[in-house]
Amino acid sequence: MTSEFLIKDIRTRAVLVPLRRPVIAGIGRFELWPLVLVDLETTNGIIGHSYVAPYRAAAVPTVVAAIRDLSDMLKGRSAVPFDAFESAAKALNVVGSAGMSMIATSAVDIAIWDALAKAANQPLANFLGGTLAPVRSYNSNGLWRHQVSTLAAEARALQQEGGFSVMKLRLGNEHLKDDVAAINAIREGVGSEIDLMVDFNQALGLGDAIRRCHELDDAGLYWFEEPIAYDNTRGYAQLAAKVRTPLQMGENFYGPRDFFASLSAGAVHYAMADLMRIGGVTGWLRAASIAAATGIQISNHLYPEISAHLLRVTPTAHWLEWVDWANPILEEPLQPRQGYVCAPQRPGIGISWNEKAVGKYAVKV
Ligand code: SMN
Ligand code: MG
Repeated sequence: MTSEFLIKDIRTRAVLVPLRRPVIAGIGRFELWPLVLVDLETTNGIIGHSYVAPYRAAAVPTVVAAIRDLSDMLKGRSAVPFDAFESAAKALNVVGSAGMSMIATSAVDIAIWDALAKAANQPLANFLGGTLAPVRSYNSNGLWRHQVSTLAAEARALQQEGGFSVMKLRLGNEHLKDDVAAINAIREGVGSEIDLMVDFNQALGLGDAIRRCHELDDAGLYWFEEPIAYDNTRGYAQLAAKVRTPLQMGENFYGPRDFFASLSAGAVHYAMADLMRIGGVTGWLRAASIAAATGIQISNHLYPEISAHLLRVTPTAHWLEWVDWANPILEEPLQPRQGYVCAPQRPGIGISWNEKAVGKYAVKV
């Protein structure tokens, strides 16, 4: 059986948008944020949208080329995400199934799901069998690894930008005292009733991570995110057995099988998945089942517009990471309220491009 409609065309373009607060973390410093936009047209006239953000502006042409390769392959086929996912996996494993291959697969997958939900005239969460109830959220729009003197005021601003009582601080300074000073600055700014996650962005070696996590174990932090290299599963399992503050990671997993390997190795207490790397909506649904089977709570990494739908069909849904980085090119961006984010009552994901802004920030690809 085939779906009622086919993929007619997959168009892609890119923008480089300014960040209100530059991203400064163990993995780099970013003033501008690249977004690769996908418009997938079906033979019944529907346009499915998606975007992926590959961090590095210089990576944009490669991502675009990978999506165009998939587009050539999928044009004329049924708009069936599971089939497209398997076809992409089979065709692209010859050049490596993680990295660019999975990024391109995810971008196309999300656009197909958007088109299907639009064809059914339902918001994505409803289409997948869930509701559009608000999702609890933390503000991840700041608290980067910059000067400690700016952190208290920034934490207050983050609290007010949507009534947030939970936020995330980036740590992994060379010296413990600088990590402690950053935590204290936040507490001074917004008090201790704010829940604070901390993210080391893989800055530490295993031994240093054991030491640092022990030193911070009594600081009342909500989670320790990515203290060590993301692919050191054995190291994470050792760390997870030693710390009292829950260990969080997963944003760098490519595909549900990476996710399964980590959770089944006892390497995390909390997990997260990034839609660009986990395999789009299809990959998320599989990761969500793995998380549910192990009882591990799962949060999204970036992509709040799509994640607000998916967390509503995720049995062990935990936190939505709120970032507004795609807002400059979106019509009707999400509006967090009292620390909650609610996906819109519009067909599909509910995103559309502000074409004027897309023109303004466009980069040639
Ligand atoms: C992060 C996200 C995007 C860029 C740099 C760092 C971070 C997070 O790891 O979890 O938000
Ligand atoms: Mg992180």
